[in-house]
Amino acid sequence: MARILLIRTSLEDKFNCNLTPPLGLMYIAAVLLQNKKHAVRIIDAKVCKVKDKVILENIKGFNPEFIGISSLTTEMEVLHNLTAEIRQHGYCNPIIVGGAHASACPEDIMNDPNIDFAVIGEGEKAFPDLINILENKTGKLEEIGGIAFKNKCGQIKITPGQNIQDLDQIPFPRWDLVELDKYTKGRSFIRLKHSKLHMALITSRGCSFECSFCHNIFGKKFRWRSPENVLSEIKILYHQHSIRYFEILDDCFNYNIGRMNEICDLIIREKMDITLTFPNGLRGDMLNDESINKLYQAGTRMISFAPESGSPDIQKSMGKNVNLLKLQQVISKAVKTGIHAHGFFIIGFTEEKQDDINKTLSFAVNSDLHTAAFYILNPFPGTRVYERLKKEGKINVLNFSRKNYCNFHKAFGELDLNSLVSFQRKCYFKFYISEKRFFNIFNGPIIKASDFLYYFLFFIKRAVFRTV
Ligand code: B12
Ligand code: SF4
Repeated sequence: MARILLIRTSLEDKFNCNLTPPLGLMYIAAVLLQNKKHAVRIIDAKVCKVKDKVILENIKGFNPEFIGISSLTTEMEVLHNLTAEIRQHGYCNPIIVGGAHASACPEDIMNDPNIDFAVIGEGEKAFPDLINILENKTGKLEEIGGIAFKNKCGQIKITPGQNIQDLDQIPFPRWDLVELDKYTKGRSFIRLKHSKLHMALITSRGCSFECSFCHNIFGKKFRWRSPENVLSEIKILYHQHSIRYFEILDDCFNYNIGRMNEICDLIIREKMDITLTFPNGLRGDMLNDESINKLYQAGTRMISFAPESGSPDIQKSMGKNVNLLKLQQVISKAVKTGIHAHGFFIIGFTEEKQDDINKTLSFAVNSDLHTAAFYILNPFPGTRVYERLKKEGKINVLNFSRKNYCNFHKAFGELDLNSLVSFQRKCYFKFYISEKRFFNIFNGPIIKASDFLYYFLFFIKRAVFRTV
């Protein structure tokens, strides 16, 4: 039995004010509490007012034998400052870091003298295995899949990862270990016209597409929970926590269309009055009229589509290979059916020419999308584009602290950063200054009148005032 404190770090930024629960830590806690009688606490710095004070007080009061921390790459500076502070306050037990940053940059984690281990990829098996070995002082670290540690000579060792094949074996996240109200009533990714208690779900892991700018935390093989298992989670949240609105955050929920249809059928059969949204995106060219109707009947009112580029050449070179013609038809069908359609676009791909970027703008403007976001490529560590640029000597620093899709380093393609920013401004302008779109957004299924003004001013601000 060990006392384990799990912490999610947070940036103080207004841009990403969506509040999703720390699902990764809630899953790990569920496994730790299922297999052994550990005592586990979760602190989410995203919902603490005086973050470091709350964390240090918890360390003093709870006296954990192990601390596990979850961070994104944007939070790397916050993470390193936090571990230094924890050590300065006399904490000597192991500190283990996991999550997106540890998975993408295990070396950065292991070069922090205050951190003992990194867990790369999924944590539900590796973390309990590690705790087991450290607690019982028997077993070999080399035998744990997907961790990084320093050997006796101080060299960093990384063990090959193993993904969990049967996701139904993983218990549901421990909602009781977080302040659930803060998430169910907090700011969701997508705010509905009629507010409802909401919760985020992950129903599959991994994605078999090879987009050059995308992460690889869960591997390239699509693994999924069975429709029955997903329905059970929805029913618990529905009946025990009064959740009526579910945000599905999978990387590619519809990779297995049969499974997607079955999940919808189960929800429809249960006659559950719920709303579903897919803020993280569905693979648009894999949908058809029938599946869109089914998604709608099951309660779907918002789908993000991610063409990224309107240029077939860039589709090929960045590895997404979306069928652009089919995608336009699917977007139109979704909008006609009564689903809010959002589009994600990226400009500044390494091979991109002015003509390609023009095609992106024209795809967006000519589409029926209600809303769209235009980002400038930010090659995060752990992505194929990052590895290539590093090899070519075009990225030589690893400082991604606070670097997100809107706060990027530099340009890597034909257009310089100033030109990209002014083109991005043009995209927002041309996309939103449209009577049809204005009418559609206002009358669409999700955006409230008050939010409409907020979004409108937000996009105008981006379109007019954005500078490098
Ligand atoms: C929800 C979400 C958000 C939310 C909440 C983020 C957060 N802090 O948790 C919001 C909207 C705020 C957000 C914002 C951004 N996000 Co985001 N987001 C996601 C998303 C879609 C789901 C996260 C999730 O819940 N996953 C499900 C759980 C089960 O997985 P998990 O958290 O990774 O946990 C597992 C493992 O990582 C590991 N693990 C995690 N923590 C720990 C800790 C320990 C101790 C151990 C042992 C293991 C472990 O075990 C867990 C279970 O297997 C992911 C994509 C994805 N598929 O994960 C992107 C993702 C995490 N986001 C990403 C990015 C790039 C961003 C932004 C920079 C985008 C932007 N707008 O510019 C911002 C940055 C925000 C910030 N302020 O720093 C990248 C991260 C890349 C990186 N190297 O960090 C991802 C991977 C998406 C991508 N396409 O690349 N995001
Ligand atoms: S961007 Fe989407 S489709 Fe491409 S690899 Fe990532 S999750 Fe898969």
